[in-house]
Amino acid sequence: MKIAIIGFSNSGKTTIFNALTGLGLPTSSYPSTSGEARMGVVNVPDERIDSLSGIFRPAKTTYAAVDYVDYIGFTKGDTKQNAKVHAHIKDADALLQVVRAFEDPSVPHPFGGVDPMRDLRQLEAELVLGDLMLVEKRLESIEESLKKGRKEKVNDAERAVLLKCREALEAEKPLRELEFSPEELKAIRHLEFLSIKPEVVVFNVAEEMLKDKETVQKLIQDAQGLLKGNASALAMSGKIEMELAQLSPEEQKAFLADLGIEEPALRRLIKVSYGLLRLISFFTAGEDEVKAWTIKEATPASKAAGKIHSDIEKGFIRAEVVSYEDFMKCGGSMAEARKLGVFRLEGRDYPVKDGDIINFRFNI
Ligand SMILES: Nc1nc2c(ncn2[C@@H]2O[C@H](COP(=O)(O)OP(=O)(O)OP(=O)(O)O)[C@@H](O)[C@H]2O)c(=O)[nH]1
Ligand SMILES: [Mg+2]
Repeated sequence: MKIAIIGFSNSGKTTIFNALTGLGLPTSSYPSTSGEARMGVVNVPDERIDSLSGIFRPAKTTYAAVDYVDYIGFTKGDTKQNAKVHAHIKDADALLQVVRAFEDPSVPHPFGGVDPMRDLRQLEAELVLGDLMLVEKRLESIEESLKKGRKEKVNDAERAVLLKCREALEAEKPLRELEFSPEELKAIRHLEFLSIKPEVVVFNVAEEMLKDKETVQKLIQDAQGLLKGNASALAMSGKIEMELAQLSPEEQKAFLADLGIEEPALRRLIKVSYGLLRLISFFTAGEDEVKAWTIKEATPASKAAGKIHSDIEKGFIRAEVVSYEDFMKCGGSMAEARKLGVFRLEGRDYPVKDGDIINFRFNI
């Protein structure tokens, strides 16, 4: 799974990427206009994995992980440059939009002054415009085929969805606001639109502003009002989070207490963006490893087994399942869970649920 970080230049994309990944890419007050897209792996915090690890004391603990990608910014009105950005991030499963909300005279703003809601609207408009251009190009080529009488080259279902998309985009609506059937989604998947992707908006606020909870709350509410569909907004100070990410857990605690913050905003950001992907985790737990496995909701048990190894899927016999909650109610003891009968034997079609602890029985 992959999340692309987007935004205008100097909004703090690389700063937040560094905070997320613990990497140290250079940041600067000069806008980057070229270079490679950079990728980093981020573990998804999960208290359930922490507790299971505490119980099993495994040699290895593995959290669910998501790749984040950092690239150059969007440029207002520059469709050619923006198409280049689009090409680098189109295979992402979701977007993380960084919006500048910090004042700093030493960091130039591409539009002259700081105005977060204006920037958010503008960036949404750039996403919509990019997608509209793709739709139009595709429709043109379809019309061309029809004119030449090559009807066999035209997929009517695709054309119908494209017309639906065009209508929305022309009304300046991002595609994530529309409802699509699975068939419709399939017909347009190859175009890899950006405005259809789930999105989390992060206001990069100044350190001093974090204390002004009212202003921050207002900003988030305004953004939530603007964003429809699978999207969410929150605020953090990229600069602080980047500094925090470099400290030990003890130092982090002291630093946060100083600032009057309970939890690093980064943890929340990672959880919120994972939530947008509509994924769930099941767990395997033992002395060698406690591990979270990422699957789509309602994946059948045999397919979930295939995540671990194709042999387990092929030789699937049964899944021994206990929910995390039931397991903890049994004091975190497998023996107790078996005795109390909360351990279930499930067949290959059992839809796996978030938090299931599973032991697969298979034969090869
Ligand atoms: N004061 C302040 N400066 C920040 C903050 N976040 C980022 N900066 C500074 O803003 C400048 C740009 O930050 P980057 O993270 O490089 O921004 P970017 O969005 O990656 O920029 P481009 O890659 O050029 O599009 C750097 O000088 C950062 O140190 C912040 O929260 N407060
Ligand atoms: Mg950058």
